[in-house]
Amino acid sequence: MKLSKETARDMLYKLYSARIFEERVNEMFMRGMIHGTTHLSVGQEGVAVGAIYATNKDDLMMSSHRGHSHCIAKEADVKKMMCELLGREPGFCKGMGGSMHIVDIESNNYGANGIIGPAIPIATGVALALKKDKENKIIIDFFGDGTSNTGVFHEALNMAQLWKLPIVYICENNQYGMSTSVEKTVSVPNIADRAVAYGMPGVVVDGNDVFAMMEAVGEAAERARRGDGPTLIEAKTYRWLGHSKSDKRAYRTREEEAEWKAKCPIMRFEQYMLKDGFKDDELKAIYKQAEDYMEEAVEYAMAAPIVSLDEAKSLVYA
Ligand SMILES: Cc1ncc(C[n+]2csc(CCOP(=O)(O)OP(=O)(O)O)c2C)c(N)n1
Ligand SMILES: [Mg+2]
Repeated sequence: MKLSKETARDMLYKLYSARIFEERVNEMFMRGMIHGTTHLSVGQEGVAVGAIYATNKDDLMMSSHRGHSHCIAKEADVKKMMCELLGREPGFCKGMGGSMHIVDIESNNYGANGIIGPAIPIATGVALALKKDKENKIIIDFFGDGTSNTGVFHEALNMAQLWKLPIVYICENNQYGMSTSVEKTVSVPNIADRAVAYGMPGVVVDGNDVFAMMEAVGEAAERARRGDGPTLIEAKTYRWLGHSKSDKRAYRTREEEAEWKAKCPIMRFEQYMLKDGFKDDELKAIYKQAEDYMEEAVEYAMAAPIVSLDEAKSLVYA
């Protein structure tokens, strides 16, 4: 697959932005500037960027509790994301939702969900609405390997295939659900193998290969768009950091982590660009641009107000 120079530049900018965003968040968390918890997707950025570039801007997306890269790939305003994590009023949910509740209807991002599983039937319901309204749009739904063991995953996939809904299910198999490895929780070699039970295609993809992601999601998106129904894509990848903020990663070895780091999706994309004629300095300039903008986003968020207590109370239902 060959990309235009502009697309390649744009994709690298998104990959760098996703990585830098999370590195900054990690650092601010350690310094006590961010409260609650956050789930970082460092190492998994290729899944989000490859998948979203294989769909149209007006296609829909639903995300998971580990969703920063999805939001950035789908062009959420990074300043508003930073505000959301830092609890500031300009955030997507006025800073009251935090990392796991970013939703941005403007960029067709129908949001994340901190409760694992329910986003799958919600996304399936959105796909049903798209079909009923005869919109020529599809939805892609990201979730994890552990989430594919929940009951609603199976119920939703059955319905989606029965009704030939325009949805692409993307399971990010990052090898662990919290501290438990996928081998200990999934009874088949590949999560994509489960698709056979619902009569839909199941595709295993190297999630650290942006091009492989684009190809698989592109095919599945076309299939969904022409009315042939859903596809289950399993993107094999790895989360480099802990599950959330209190995880010391005692359940796996540093050697295993090093093996996966050598397969870094961003490094592989840089190698493609260098082969395609980009100069090292050009890549460095793209990095610097993403880094500078992230710094601006942090400064913007730090200077932004916190929602008033009265307004916060007015938004509580009970
Ligand atoms: C219904 C429900 N049960 C448990 C949790 C706690 N929990 C948060 S993330 C997670 C593991 C998810 O694993 P996976 O689907 O592989 O996603 P990953 O965290 O690896 O991205 C669990 C059990 C939750 N959020 N919701
Ligand atoms: Mg997982």
